[in-house]
This record gives sequence, C-alpha cells and structure tokens, in this order.
Amino acid sequence: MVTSFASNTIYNPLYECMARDEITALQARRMKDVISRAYNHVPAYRRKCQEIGVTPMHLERLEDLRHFPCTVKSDFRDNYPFGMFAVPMEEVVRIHSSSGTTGKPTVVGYTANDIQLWSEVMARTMGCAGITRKDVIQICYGYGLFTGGLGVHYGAERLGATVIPISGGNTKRQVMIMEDYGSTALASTPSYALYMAEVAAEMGVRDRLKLRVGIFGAEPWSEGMREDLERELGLKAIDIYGMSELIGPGVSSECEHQCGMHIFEDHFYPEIIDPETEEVLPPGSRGELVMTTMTKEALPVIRYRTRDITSLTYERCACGRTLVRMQRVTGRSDDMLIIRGVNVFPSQIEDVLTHIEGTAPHYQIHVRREGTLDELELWVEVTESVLKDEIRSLESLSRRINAELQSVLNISCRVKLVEPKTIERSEGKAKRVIDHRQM
Ligand code: DLL
Repeated sequence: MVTSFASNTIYNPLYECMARDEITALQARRMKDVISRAYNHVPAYRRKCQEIGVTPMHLERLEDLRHFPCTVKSDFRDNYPFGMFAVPMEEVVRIHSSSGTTGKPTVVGYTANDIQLWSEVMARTMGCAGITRKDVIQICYGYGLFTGGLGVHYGAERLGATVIPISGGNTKRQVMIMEDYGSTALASTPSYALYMAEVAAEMGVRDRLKLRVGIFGAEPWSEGMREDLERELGLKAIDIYGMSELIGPGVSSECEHQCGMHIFEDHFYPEIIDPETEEVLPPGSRGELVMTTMTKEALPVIRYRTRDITSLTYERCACGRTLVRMQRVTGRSDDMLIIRGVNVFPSQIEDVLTHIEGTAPHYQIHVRREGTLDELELWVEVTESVLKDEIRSLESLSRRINAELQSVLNISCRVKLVEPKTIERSEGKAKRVIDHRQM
C-alpha cells in the first residue's frame, strides 16, 4: 500500500497510517505555524483576525481554530491578483488560476517546495488509486492555468509511471493513442471519460483498450456514473478531489475500497460547518467543507469555505489508512437548485437517470421562471435501442423518469427526450445546468 518513491521527513507517505492522536499532534504543530505565517505575511488575513480580536496566540489547541475567521472566494477577488500570497514574488515559481467564468479569476501561486508537496500528494493520490510505476497514464485533464493537467502530471512522474501528457480534446485521437500506447490508467473529468467511452465504442476499439484504473474528479458525479464508467471502459473508477485555492487535485482520494476519499490530513485540515451559521458540526454531519492548508508556503489558506457539501468519517478504512474520509461531493452549495422548495443537486438527477434503462447519462437541466414558480425541464438523451421502438415506449420512458424523480427526489419536472448525441459533450468540466433566469 505504501508507495515506493523516496520520501523525506515532511512528505513521508507513512503519514497515512499514523495513530489518530499522532495525526492530531502533528496537525496542532503545523496549524500554529501556518496561522502565524498567514497572520504575519498576508495583510488581508491579519485584518480579518484583528476585526474580531484574535491573534496566533489564541491558537493553543486545534479546537481553537474555530475562533479564527474563514477565508472566502471574494477575499481572492478583493486582493486580485497576488494579494493573498505570503511570500515575495521571487519565491513564486508557478501560477495557476480558476477559469473565472464570473468575474476575475482566482489566482494561486506555488513556491518550489509547494510544487514538491503537490507532486507528493498527487503521487499519494495515485498510490491510493492503485496506480504504480508500471502504469501508462493518459492525462486528459486540461494543461494550462487549470490545475488538473499539470497537477496529475507531476505526481505521476514522481511516482515513476509513464506519462502521456495529451490534455483534453481531439477525442478520436485520444482513443487511438489509448489503444496504440496501451494506456492502463486514465485521468480526466468523469463526463469526458464517458464521452471517450462512447467514441471508443463507435470506433469499435473498446475491447482492445487496456485501461484498468481511472482517476476522475474536478466535477460532481454519481455512483450510477461510476457503474457506467467501470462497465464501459473496463476500469476501476476512483474519485479524486481538490480545488485550485487549496493546491489543485491532491487534497483527497478514494482507495481501492471506494468508500470515501482519504484526506491527506498531514497537509490539509478539514472541518464541516453549517453554511448558514458557520458553526462547526460534529463528525458524520453533512455540511460545507472548510479546509486549512497547513504546509503550503506561497498561498497558505486558513479555513477556506469550499462551498462543497460533504461529511467526514473517522472510522478506520479496510485499506489500513487512518486518514479521515470525506464522502462523495454531491455538489457545490452554489450549484444547488431549489425547485419549489426542494433542494436538488444535478448529480442526484444523474444518479436517477443512470438507473433507468434506455437513457444515456447525457443530460441537461434547464431552469426557467414561469410566473412566480421555477420550472425545471430535464433534457435526457435516449439510447439508439429506444429509438427503434414504438413512440409509445418514448412516452412510457418519459413517465418513468418523472415517476422516479418524484419518488427519489420528490420533485416533478418536464422531461424532454432528445435523440442520441444531441447534447453537447464536454472535454473538461460538464455544464449540466442552463439557468435561463440569469440570461
Ligand atoms: O477541479 C481541481 C481538480 C482537478 C480536482 C482534477 C480533481 C481532479 P477547481 O477548478 O478549482 O479545481 O474546482 C474545484 O471542483 O470545489 C468542487 O466543487 C469540484 N470538484 C473537484 N473534485 C471533485 C470531486 C479542480 N471529486 C471544484 N467531486 C471543487 C465533486 C469536485 N466535485
């Protein structure tokens, strides 16, 4: 289980199996250090602390962290581009940033040590997923300012796997290379992996692929989607989680038991809060994930409100790792749809669809306001086999979808069945929701 690469004292993968009290003691030491660094070197964070009268002296035990202010996305915007950095620019060796579809992008920086750390946690991610130096990994996450491509890349090289740095797009060529170079591991968003599976089937090469494991993340996805990917690509689909502000991918990863993502707790300290009151919730409660980076130099982030909804479990995993696990992220609190009073995440709709025969997990959710009510219209692709049937089967399929959504999620919606391959495919993060109210 422990990966075979050389390790130094800070980034030793043996940290994954420490006794809980040892992990906590390590975190307490590292937390004091990062709080002082942020307080002393990030004026915006110091101001936040001063507003409520806390200083690094107030952190005696880990539990005291809850008295420190949270960092939020707008702190990055307000201090754009480099105001959240804790080191002078000459120590920054790399910049990444979020896509910034709304407003200015979030800018993140790395020192040389941060890049080392990132490679280490990504190598550990791959170790968790069962990838070894014998694997040929095809990296289809975008390379560039997005953290997916380069993050996985450095980790895979650190592990010693053979890297194919192909990035996203040109899907037929992806599949050709997958077959010709004998890729055994795939790194992409789950939605892009599904598209690649579809193209591989069209090209008639699916049975010749050697894929055995996929590390999928960067967007919410469902258990149903996991089943589809495992069946269609013949691999084990592993959920990996991360975000630019914290480092990129490499914050947490499932192991071969696929029962929650182990957080690399020697570097990232998680809390779950009530998003309304910011109160810290006990283990097992669902709420918003708040993360503190304890070892990053260029951009230490204290109590970052991720907006991602999950829960934590501290029970020991069958793999032997003692690291806390976070459950699958169903969605971001800002992506949650409220349809006539019911809270729904797109990934829950996806899960329902993946269990209905005759539908493909390609879907789009259109939200409109009609009068005072929000209306949800769900576009779902049907499979070729359904089209060959009578019209009646389309009607009954649409009724079945509605009935399932009603019984599982307690929402009703208009279902629009569309022909195969008419919903736009994604090569990165899929756009599932079209909100016509904001247009
Ligand atoms: O998506 C980093 C990443 C790259 C993670 C590759 C995994 C693989 P951002 O672009 O900053 O960074 O987006 C971060 O994506 O807050 C979540 O809402 C979502 N997200 C990331 N991983 C998962 C996952 C990268 N496994 C945002 N499940 C996060 C659900 C995820 N959502």
